[in-house]
Amino acid sequence: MNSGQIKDFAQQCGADVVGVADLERLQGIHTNPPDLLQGYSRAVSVAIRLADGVINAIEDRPTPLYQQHYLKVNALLDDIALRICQYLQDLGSTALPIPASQILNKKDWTSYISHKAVAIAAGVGWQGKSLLVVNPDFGPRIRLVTILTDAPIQTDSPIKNRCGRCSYCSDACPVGAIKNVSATSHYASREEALHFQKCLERVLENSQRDYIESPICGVCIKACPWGRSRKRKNRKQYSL
Ligand code: B12
Ligand code: SF4
Ligand code: SF4
Repeated sequence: MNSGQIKDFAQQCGADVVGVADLERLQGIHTNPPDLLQGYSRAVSVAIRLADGVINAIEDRPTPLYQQHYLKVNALLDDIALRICQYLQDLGSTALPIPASQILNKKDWTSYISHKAVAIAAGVGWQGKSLLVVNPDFGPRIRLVTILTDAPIQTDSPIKNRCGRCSYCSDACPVGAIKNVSATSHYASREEALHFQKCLERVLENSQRDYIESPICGVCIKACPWGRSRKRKNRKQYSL
């Protein structure tokens, strides 16, 4: 199946970036339940771009405005994922929308599947030193969602890591959590790139602040030069 059709539909629903991953690329990835991917061969990765005005206002901690934006973008992503699922089902395929931001395990801080791993496999972006997915047009100023399907959609390829010698996110992190280690494709574990506990403690501390309530931060999102206002192509983007 040509991917243009599904990408056009996702775009009409409000997606800013869409890529399709071959699940063969994600063998060995952590999922909950362990057989989550059984019966599926593709994952559609959808990204929505965050509002620059919201991200630019962040200094060393999340703002109440970012908290509301986070909730709204998650809801929109879940809505788009559901609509893509229905679209694929109408074509006779099976599809499963994975929630944008549901934490399933608060001991090891994991979910059903990593949207970042899917997005990297689908060419939506590379994994930056911050561990975030960095898109060439919007930097890490995107949030992600995944739709698993058995529809034999044409797949995209991962893109090259372009962090180079940059250390902006590492310099900006208020708790020094980003180790400034390079990766060619993706990090083998969170600890390879991050002092994970430091980051976790910071976002949990943030969630106790007035009008925040979620484990969010936003500082490494703001710091990345790939997300800063450059002249962007004035049109919706596909991953390729
Ligand atoms: C739990 C969670 C957290 C936890 C743990 C974070 C973490 N790094 O795992 C806490 C609360 C600390 C957190 C913090 C943040 N989060 Co958070 N979080 C999640 C959530 C719900 C699950 C993540 C998860 O399961 N992690 C498990 C680990 C194992 O997976 P991973 O780090 O995602 O990926 C690893 C492997 O998959 C591997 N990998 C990549 N490709 C491949 C391929 C193969 C074959 C294999 C084997 C492995 C592999 O690379 C990664 C490093 O080890 C996701 C939503 C989702 N379902 O993905 C959002 C998500 C990752 N969070 C997000 C964001 C933005 C943040 C924050 C910036 C907070 C904020 N919103 O302001 C910080 C960033 C922290 C950081 N620098 O990583 C976004 C990232 C968007 C982006 N552009 O990348 C996500 C995707 C939510 C979304 N819907 O967009 N988060
Ligand atoms: S989310 Fe905040 S604490 Fe965690 S790595 Fe990014 S800047 Fe540092
Ligand atoms: S700030 Fe620099 S090092 Fe960090 S993710 Fe962006 S490009 Fe990579």
